[in-house]
Amino acid sequence: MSDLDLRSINTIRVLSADAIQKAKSGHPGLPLGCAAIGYELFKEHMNHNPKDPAWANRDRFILSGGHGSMLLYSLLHLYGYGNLSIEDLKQFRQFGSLTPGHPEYGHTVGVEATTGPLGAGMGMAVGMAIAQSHMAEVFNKDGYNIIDHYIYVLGGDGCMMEGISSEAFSLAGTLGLDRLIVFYDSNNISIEGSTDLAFTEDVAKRFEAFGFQVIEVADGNDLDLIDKAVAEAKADKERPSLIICKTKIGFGCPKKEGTASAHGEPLGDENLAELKTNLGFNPDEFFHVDEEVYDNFKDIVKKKEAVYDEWQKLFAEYCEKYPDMKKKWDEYHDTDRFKDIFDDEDFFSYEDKPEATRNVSGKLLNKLAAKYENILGGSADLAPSNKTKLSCSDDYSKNNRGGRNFHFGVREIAMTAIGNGMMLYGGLKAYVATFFVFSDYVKPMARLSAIMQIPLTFVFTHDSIGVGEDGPTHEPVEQLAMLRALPGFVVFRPADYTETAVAWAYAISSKNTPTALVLTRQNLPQL
Ligand SMILES: Cc1ncc(C[n+]2csc(CCOP(=O)(O)OP(=O)(O)O)c2C)c(N)n1
Repeated sequence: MSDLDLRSINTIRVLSADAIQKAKSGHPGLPLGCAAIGYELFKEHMNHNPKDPAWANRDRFILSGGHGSMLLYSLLHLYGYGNLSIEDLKQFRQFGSLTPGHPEYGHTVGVEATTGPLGAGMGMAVGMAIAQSHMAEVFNKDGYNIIDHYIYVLGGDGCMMEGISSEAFSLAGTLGLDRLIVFYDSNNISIEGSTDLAFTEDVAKRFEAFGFQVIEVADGNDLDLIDKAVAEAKADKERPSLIICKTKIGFGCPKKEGTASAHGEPLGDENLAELKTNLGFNPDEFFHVDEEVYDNFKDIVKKKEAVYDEWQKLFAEYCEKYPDMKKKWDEYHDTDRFKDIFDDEDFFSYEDKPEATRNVSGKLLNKLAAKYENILGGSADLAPSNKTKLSCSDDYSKNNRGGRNFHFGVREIAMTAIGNGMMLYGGLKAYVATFFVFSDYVKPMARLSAIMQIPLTFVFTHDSIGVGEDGPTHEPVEQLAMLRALPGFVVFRPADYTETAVAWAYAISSKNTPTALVLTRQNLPQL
């Protein structure tokens, strides 16, 4: 590694530690331990352009261990994302600042997903990888790989312990999502101490069983090893990859390195000074970045811009050569066009006979899917009961990336995080489904949909104690109140065809609010 690389990596460390110390709260352990990984990924491997953070073919990076937010903010500052300034870093964790405690999508330019609840980012990354593969299948043409990027996600022991990760990665392995590259920040420390207290499983074997390629990086500060690992990950065209990086929490701070106290408290003035001295920085300077370090990042961006310009050229040629595809591309990315549904007579016309709203919903969803090709989704193994199968399409699978019917398996929380990831990706309109009573399993990720203001649609059938014979485990009682109490989350419990149609029209045209449809199994009269 060059001196400039090292100085740049250590600048990420020092900026992060300074911001956390100034805020008097935060998590220095991860940014210190993973600075080299973040640096190398953004420098050598990710195609991205800070001037166009919404570029469709950018590589995505999700910090699933959201508590390590200063790692991301330091990178975003140094790369010039959204003009995130040193002043913004000084406002870390302050109310209304651009640098909140955990990364927030839609708030800070360059943040791809809101993270903080551990494991959520892992699920959303799987959703993005699914979306990537689908969009690539729909839009790529011979010689025109418009969509050919990767999804990177980084998380620690906590993310690996959470059940949602196992759910999501089990599906990712089954689906062979080869564009997904998971970085595991393996430092054997979480809040209460050594992971030996509660987490001794062999993660590598677990991921092998999921169907991942597993690669080990013995030292998370060794850029060559990281490069080699990413190259191996990319070379596998059949499987997603897990890169287990052995790191030291709090790296560089002599009295904190490798200890649980590095995880979630500021280093303290003395330790901060020691960190800086140890890394060759002046302990009396705060939020300091050498000009040559800034220039290094500017040079990296320039190189990235050349790749970006190439893509723009390719895309322009593609649009000229395939005007129908260009039209389709624009349609997929036009969130306004769903409004038309309110004027669609066929959509609102029905037979005047008693019918369960879940059946009605199934008919409406199929009308929508026939009209709008970017609607896709599925159920947690309940599609026949939820009435969510799209008859106009076949199943999405490893061998059929174009399918629009998803089998999420019996994995409600991961399904919802995956749905969020599909929505965050852009261009797609996703729905997820299960029994209403299991909205309990869905809720933490639905809460994230609401916080992120992404219009994922939730189909919840079997809406009342009227489900009867399955007994109390299957009879929703308090779920309606729970979901209605969720800020920024719209809940419809329609009573007949017309109300269900309005609910679906609302859900599908919603731009920044998730919507739930709570539907009956029993027949209801048309009112
Ligand atoms: C769902 C959830 N449960 C608990 C927490 C609180 N929490 C934040 S970080 C953390 C420990 C994470 O340990 P690890 O991933 O090893 O991070 P590191 O110590 O390496 O920074 C916990 C329990 C959380 N953010 N999300």
